[in-house]
Amino acid sequence: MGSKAADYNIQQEETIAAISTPMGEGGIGVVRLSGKTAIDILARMFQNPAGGARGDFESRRVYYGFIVEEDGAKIDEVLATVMRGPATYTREDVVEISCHGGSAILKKALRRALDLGARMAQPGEFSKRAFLNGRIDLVQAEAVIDLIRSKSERAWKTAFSQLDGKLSRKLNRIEDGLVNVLSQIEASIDFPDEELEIAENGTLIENLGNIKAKVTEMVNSYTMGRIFREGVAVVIVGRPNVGKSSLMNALLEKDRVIVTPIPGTTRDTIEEALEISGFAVRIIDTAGVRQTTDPAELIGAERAMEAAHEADVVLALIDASVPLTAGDEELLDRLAGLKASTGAYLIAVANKSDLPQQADLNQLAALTGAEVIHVSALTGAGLGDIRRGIIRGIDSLGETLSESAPITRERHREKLLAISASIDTAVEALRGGLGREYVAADLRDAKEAMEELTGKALDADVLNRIFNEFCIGK
Ligand SMILES: Nc1nc2c(ncn2[C@@H]2O[C@H](COP(=O)(O)OP(=O)(O)OP(=O)(O)O)[C@@H](O)[C@H]2O)c(=O)[nH]1
Ligand SMILES: [Mg+2]
Repeated sequence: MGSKAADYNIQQEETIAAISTPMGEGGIGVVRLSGKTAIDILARMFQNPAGGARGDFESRRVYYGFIVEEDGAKIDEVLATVMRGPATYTREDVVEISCHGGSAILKKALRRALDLGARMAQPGEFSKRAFLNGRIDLVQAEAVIDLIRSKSERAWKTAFSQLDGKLSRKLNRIEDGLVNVLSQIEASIDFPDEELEIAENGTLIENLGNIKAKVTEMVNSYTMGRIFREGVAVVIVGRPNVGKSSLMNALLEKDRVIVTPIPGTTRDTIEEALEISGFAVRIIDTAGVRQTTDPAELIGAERAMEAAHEADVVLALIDASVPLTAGDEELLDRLAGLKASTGAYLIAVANKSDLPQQADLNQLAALTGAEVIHVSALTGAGLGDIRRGIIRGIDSLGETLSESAPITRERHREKLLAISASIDTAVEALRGGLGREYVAADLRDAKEAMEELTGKALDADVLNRIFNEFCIGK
């Protein structure tokens, strides 16, 4: 891919600058510059240890010295890294000044760079330049954000393999396949009389079928990709007082949620993050569900069911120290129905295993059609089984997938579905003996959707949406 700056209205001539490390106290903090005058600006604010300016910065070297005010007053003792384009993140000249990590110092250093002609970078502008200058594609740019945000081993691995180009390469292979079929069809339109080796409809249909299978496989990788990226949503549901909040606290290993012996303690959904076997988990405690006239409790119960609707894994909790109540039965029945409609993985949890047991667990299993796990949120017995149950849930949700480069965003899924639909239409046209012009038009649509996905075709709205997610300095 060549430079796209000309197609997209951005003034890349300007040198941009930002504080690239988080604000606060740190061992070091970095001010980053990118653009034509980045190295020149460094030269004008840098002083050698022995005093005096330095004008001869070599690429890919680190310089020890001071950054100074215009009158020579020292601001900080620093290490400045100089990288000349195009072998840099942005493909432009890049300078990184590692200062002491204090916000006053960093603001001062940035101010100095701005006074010397740099412009304050917008959020994600370094990465946007990396994209516009062809160093990374759009899917990789999205991976940069995900990598920075990743909070679990899975999220990190998925984002890193995307940044490394694994997903992009898969998409490029699909695009190559499409272009190949399209060019054969276009050749047969342009040179109908010539003795070109033009594939028969049957062969073209077969080729398109293979491409479509790959597209479908990638669409199916979305559930897993989303779980890798955002974490799996585990929702705890049950009637009041069965120990939902206690279980949440036990899994979090801290007293996060209020627990009391009074039914109806939790009034709202409460979400916390934790990691289980490298997976990010969003665990959600909910208000107990029961017949009530209390308006706050009613809303709470409604929110509980809404959360269950969006769950990947539902923990249906009962208090096994008492017989199942009519309220339990009704709720379990609803949750079993939910499992059927949303595809969530349901686990029946019999809590309070430390007390004498009175609930009919066969009935529990029959009502939910799910595995039953015994726990005591009080003593911690059975928590390992719950964790393993959640992992089994993740496995079953992703059973269609062994892929290591899943798609991770709704945006990816939409584009792939569009590609798939265009391939279907093309195949129908071939089967129905329609003119090859129709087939070519469908395949061009598919190709266009792929270009939007990888960013070869620029859409300013999409770009802005993506890069606005970034923080300043990246
Ligand atoms: N013995 C025993 N008591 C438990 C256990 N889990 C919870 N409890 C007790 O049951 C009561 C209710 O616990 P909560 O965690 O507040 O129950 P909840 O389901 O969140 O209740 P609501 O928020 O009102 O819907 C508290 O007194 C807990 O100490 C358990 O495993 N064993
Ligand atoms: Mg509660």
